Amino acid sequence: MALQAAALLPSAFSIIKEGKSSVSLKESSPFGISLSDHVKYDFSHSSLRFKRKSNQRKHSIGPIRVQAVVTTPSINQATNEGKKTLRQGIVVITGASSGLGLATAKALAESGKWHVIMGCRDFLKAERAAKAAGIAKENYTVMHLDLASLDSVRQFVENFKRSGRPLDVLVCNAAVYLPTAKEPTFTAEGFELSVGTNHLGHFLLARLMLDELKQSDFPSKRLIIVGSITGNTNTLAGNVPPKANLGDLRGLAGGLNGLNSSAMIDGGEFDGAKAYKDSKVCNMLTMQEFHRRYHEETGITFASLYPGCIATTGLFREHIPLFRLLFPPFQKYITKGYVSEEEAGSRLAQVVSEPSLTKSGVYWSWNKNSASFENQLSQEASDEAKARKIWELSEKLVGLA
Ligand code: LMG
Ligand code: NDP
Ligand code: PMR
Repeated sequence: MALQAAALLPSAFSIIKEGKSSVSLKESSPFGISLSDHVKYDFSHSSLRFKRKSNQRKHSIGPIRVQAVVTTPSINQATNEGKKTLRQGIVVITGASSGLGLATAKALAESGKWHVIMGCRDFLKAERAAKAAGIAKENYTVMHLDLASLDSVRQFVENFKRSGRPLDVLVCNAAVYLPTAKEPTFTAEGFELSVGTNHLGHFLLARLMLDELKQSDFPSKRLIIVGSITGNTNTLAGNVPPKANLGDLRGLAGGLNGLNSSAMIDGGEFDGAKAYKDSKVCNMLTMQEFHRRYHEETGITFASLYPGCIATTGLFREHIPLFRLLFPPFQKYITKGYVSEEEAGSRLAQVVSEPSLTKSGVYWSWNKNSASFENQLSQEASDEAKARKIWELSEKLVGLA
């Protein structure tokens, strides 16, 4: 089936025409930073890097051939008076076709300050979701990304690089949760699907995109990996069985393939709910390891968060119908941990673009008044030695070492 996906792509980024922008400097800044900060900001690098490309490039996205018209992003163009406006930020969000990712894409796109690259495994679903959410065409681009295939991750990175766009923020958001699975299922490379997708796919993506982030000229560059309360055993939610526990990582070391090693990180019996919680611990540990290795050198902000319990998302699609029926009212009226997709999206959007949330190495949460605070991670989710070991083992599994 030949799909004309080109017609579905937004034509390109809009270019702020010289002298046309009537937006004030402050309004056009994703960070609301002061004029003096803008002036200090050195654009020479960006003008070198984003030479106007009027040629059309062909990108291969899985079985679909896509023609993406690549033009200069709406980068700061000098106005007649020689003033500079800050260009739109470019943020990649994985799994932006539903739930938290989609709500975040919408919040950022609607601010007018961001162009969102939706990294999604189902191209048409993502296009439809963006349209249904009312995201303006010029504020998003769908690019194919299947985190359950390392080839797809590498292809995505290649396609992104060829687009000539800068990368200002990367959000590792996509996840699968398989609480009712009796037997493990596997990624293309044969890793148990939850850890393979949620951790290993994102680990490779983040490592390969780090260079892109480093090269960005944006005032605040960020790499965000979505975590969760259920991976943290210092909370009530994290104590609902089965609990996260990475053990001595023997299953991870063995490749999580269920053949010559267990499909579980700790080497135990397969349990889908535990595998998901384990993957979230890996996400939170990976964020901290990135921080230790790269924050000082690159200035990139590394962060994780628990956005609240978004009990209505597609995450629970594999759970039994009774759970899906009772879980939202349980969270709303009993635990009071419930948040809407919109509220959760605005929280993640804050971590992407708020000037006050630039601290690196932090796991953000929100209190009852929806104010953000730096939360404590469980002992395991802040274990430095484990973080290093997971990093090294993951490097081997994804072919980086
Ligand atoms: C597992 O079951 C499944 O086996 C697994 O397949 C997977 O789905 C997994 O996490 C997903 O869940 C979990 C199961 C077992 O919990 C249940 O959901 C059963 C419901 C039990 C009903 C309890 C009564 C609650 C009253 C609410 C009534 C409303 C109904 C709505 C229900 C909606 C569904 C959620 O869990 C148990 O075994 C139950 C025990 C729960 C214990 C909670 C944890 C106690 C922790 C105490 C230690 C605290 C220490 C930390 C301190 C931190 C302080 C800050
Ligand atoms: P959803 O299921 O709504 O969204 C998950 C997204 O991940 C979907 O867009 C899905 O794509 C995508 N995805 C799954 N597998 C892949 C893959 N192989 N390649 C690319 N994309 C993939 O769930 P949520 O919005 O709830 O989850 C988003 C994040 O929030 C997750 O990291 C989750 O752990 C976290 N979280 C969620 C909480 C909640 O209460 N819901 C609480 C705490 C954290 P598709 O649309 O094609 O299925
Ligand atoms: Mg949990 C006390 C607060 C609280 C919070 C904030 C959550 C969040 N949960 C809480 C409590 C409880 N939950 C209690 C007391 C129970 C036993 C009845 C309970 C049960 C429960 C189940 C069965 N909760 C769950 C499940 C799931 O299948 C979800 C899960 O573990 O997914 C991995 C889940 C969740 N509870 C949460 C959150 C945020 C989730 C789901 C998503 C996630 O962590 O990403």
